[in-house]
Amino acid sequence: MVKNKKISKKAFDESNKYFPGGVNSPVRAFKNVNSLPVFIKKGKGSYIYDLDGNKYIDYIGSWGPMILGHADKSVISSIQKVVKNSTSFGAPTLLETTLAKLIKRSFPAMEKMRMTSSGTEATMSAIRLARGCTKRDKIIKFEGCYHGHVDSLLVNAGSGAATFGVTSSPGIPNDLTKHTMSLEYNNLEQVENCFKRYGAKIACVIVEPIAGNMNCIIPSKKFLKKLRTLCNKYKTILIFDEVMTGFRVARGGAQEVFGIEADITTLGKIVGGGMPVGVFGGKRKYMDQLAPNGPIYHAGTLSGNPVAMTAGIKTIEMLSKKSFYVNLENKNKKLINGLCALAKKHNIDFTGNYVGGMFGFFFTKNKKICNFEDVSNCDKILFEKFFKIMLSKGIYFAPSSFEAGFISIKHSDKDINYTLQCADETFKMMSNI
Ligand code: KE4
Repeated sequence: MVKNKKISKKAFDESNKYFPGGVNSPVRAFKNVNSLPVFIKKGKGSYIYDLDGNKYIDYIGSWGPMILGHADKSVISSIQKVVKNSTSFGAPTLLETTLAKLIKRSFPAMEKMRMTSSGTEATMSAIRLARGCTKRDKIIKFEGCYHGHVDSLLVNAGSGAATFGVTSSPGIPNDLTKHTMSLEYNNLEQVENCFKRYGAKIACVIVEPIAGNMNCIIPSKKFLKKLRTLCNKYKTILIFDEVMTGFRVARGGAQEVFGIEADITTLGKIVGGGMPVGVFGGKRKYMDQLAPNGPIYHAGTLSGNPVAMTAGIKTIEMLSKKSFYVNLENKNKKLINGLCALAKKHNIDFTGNYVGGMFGFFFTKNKKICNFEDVSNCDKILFEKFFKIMLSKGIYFAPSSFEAGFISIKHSDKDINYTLQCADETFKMMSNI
């Protein structure tokens, strides 16, 4: 049980003097659930500990990176060793090539790649590359998908933008978004019509191949196949934004799950093991048009940073162990099936889904959540009640009904059983309100 959050409250009061909303990324402010954010002191395995000494079972895992759990011994010791050689050179190291080889083994469509320091940089660069290669301006994205805070992609975005109901941020000139067409996720007809009308002008389609920024939405295979077919037909570049799904839903991401290859893939989160790393990569014919070989510019002071590369290398090595993903998905299955059964027991309208180590749950009668509108129609009040009571019991779910959840290989049966016991008590309380 969470006793009190006095020190977090004090820390939040102070951080509000330095950062807008007291945070360095909006979703951390817990505004969507009208709650006080907890300030974290440390993490170990499946647990995080706040400044007041409260312990939580962590189902956010830094929004995806912590698939091995917090402070994994091998990752930490690898970082401790490499950091003694300096933290950055701004010159090539073997570590970048080592990580690239590991990535390519799981994402063979990434014939060549470039490291960045965030997922946002990766998607921003991928869009520029697609536009440069095709000499076209228009891009298709999907409502509720979030690809980082890239000006031309903050249109009907998900994640924090959706949470705050601000889907196209002020401060972005219309000139930067007028070429962005935002369609309904999973809507084959809309995509087909858009290509019929603009096909030859569309540089790229960028999509979360399993959406994780409007909660968790698993697309129909037909939808992704349709994107692949249309992009082939109109010579449009298909970008799978796998910043969240890469190494999360399977070792080879959603491309492995659905057996559909992207022309350009973006990665982040897990690939840096919790350190700042993004990646974009794809067919040689596109990637070799990047400076210094070609005219399309991309750069970055800390791109391929040796410490971050080391964290990524060790993380990918660890998750390459046999049956890692079978074990991970079994944990997820037990959690989500358990939550659904308990909600049913207490007559709470609830549904959930999971793929690999990523999950979502919704307070709704609707058993088929296919797009942003479906998620928006779910019961946010019930979500907030559930979030708050579970947090008070030491269960740390995403503080927004527009976010996915994440489980690590370190979440034990004991953790999941305790989570389900807390959910049983919480659903009981909610059904009596
Ligand atoms: P970053 O720039 O935050 O490293 O990556 C942006 C990004 C790109 N593409 C996808 C599919 C993503 O999920 C993200 C970032 N995800 C959010 C979680 N909803 C990060 C959390 C946050 O913004 O604080």
